Amino acid sequence: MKILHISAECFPVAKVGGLADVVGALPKYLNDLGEEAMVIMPFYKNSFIQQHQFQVVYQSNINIEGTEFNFEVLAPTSFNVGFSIYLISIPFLLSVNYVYSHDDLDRFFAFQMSALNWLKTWHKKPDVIHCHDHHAALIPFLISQCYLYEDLKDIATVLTIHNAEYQGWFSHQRIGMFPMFPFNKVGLLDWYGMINPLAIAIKVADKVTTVSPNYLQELMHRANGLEGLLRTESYKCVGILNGIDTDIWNPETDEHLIENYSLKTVEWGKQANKNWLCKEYHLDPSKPLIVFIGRLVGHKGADLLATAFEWALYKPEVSIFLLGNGEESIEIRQNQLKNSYYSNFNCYIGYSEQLAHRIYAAADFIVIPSRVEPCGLNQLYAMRYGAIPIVTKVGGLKDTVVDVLEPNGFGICMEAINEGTIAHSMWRAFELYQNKDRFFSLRIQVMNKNHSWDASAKEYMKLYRSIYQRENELKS
Ligand code: NHF
Repeated sequence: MKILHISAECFPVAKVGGLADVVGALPKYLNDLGEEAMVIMPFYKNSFIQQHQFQVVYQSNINIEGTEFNFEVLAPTSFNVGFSIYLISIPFLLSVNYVYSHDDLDRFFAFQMSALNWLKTWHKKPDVIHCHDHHAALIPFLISQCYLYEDLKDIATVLTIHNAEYQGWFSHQRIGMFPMFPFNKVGLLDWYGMINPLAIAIKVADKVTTVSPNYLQELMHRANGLEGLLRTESYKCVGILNGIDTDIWNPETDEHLIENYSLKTVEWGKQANKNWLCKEYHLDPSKPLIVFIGRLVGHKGADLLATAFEWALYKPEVSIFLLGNGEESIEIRQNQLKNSYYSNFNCYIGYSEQLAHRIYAAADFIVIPSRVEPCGLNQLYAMRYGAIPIVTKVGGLKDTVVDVLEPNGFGICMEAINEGTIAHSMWRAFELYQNKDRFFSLRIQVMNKNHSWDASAKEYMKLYRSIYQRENELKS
């Protein structure tokens, strides 16, 4: 079966968040199952792309609201991600040094149309197009309704919602962007008076997935305006838990680490990585190290962290390290904290993939106080590297972490989301750390968990097959 993923991000080519990790891993695991999975993404002007070579495989143009845009499709010649990947270059729109900005509508509309124009010329079309988030969510409508893409209308489509907060809506004044379609289908575009790409794909795609089962349940009640629609379309919605790429996220072979380690050498290996981090950021390596890695935004609960850290540091027996960037006010507070708690707290405001790997390897605990967490990959990376997760019970965090007080529990779960609960959980972490035998056995327990993509890739295959077979039955 041929499965084509369309996404704004794909690791390692362009990464803003977890979407890139998913699109950079799932196709590889689908290929391992004997399928043919590939990716189409934009050709940005970022440092990864500028450091690599590509060859042009197709050139053409698209017309949007009377304006012609030339585009090129490029394939890499200097790197291999384990599956076929094609990048669409559109001067001024996509060939810029950012992934998301204020002009995303024009940029990603042109991206989707270019991808489909190229697809029309393919001799053997994909069996399934898998669209990720709202940047690719107009494709199910374009191919099923627009005359221009009549040749593609038999291809089955899947939408994966990585984050329902972002829906890509825009005004009906821009309806002229769409190629011609039967006017009685205009209702498919509308959701609460706006053209809403995520809502359109929920209505039109053959299947809709969310990145964890619990997130799907949550969305039925709270989905930034889409809850009613999701309930209506629930018959075609499935929650499939994300996995992680265990080739990249492997403490035994990870090239970013100061020292590699296995289950057998974990105590020594983690201490070596912790010593490095603590020396670099003047923290005490004999204290338990609690880390936060992520975007400094409200959805991630990052606005609560400064106060929670201050409260946790009333007992200065812990070291805390934060990596991330985002809202300016949160960044400022973290920097202030660094000055006030010089020997217990430090942060790196920004993002570094290498530093992230080293932090997972050094950490004893990771705190994830998200208000919304569709799946969350950080707790999975942390566990693979032997760090105990401290999480709120939302989205995929609830699906993947069980509190130590429950049978077979291994993490710390927060029932409420506020500064006090976070600080209290950090004290719980400190107490756990004091009981060396218990802490060591928990570390081994979390490292033994298997969150590789193997199982979830099989679930996606089952889903693709169900719609592919149905399309074929309808055709015959
Ligand atoms: O894991 C990849 C990621 C999720 O919870 C994460 C999020 C965005 O918020 O599916 O997408």
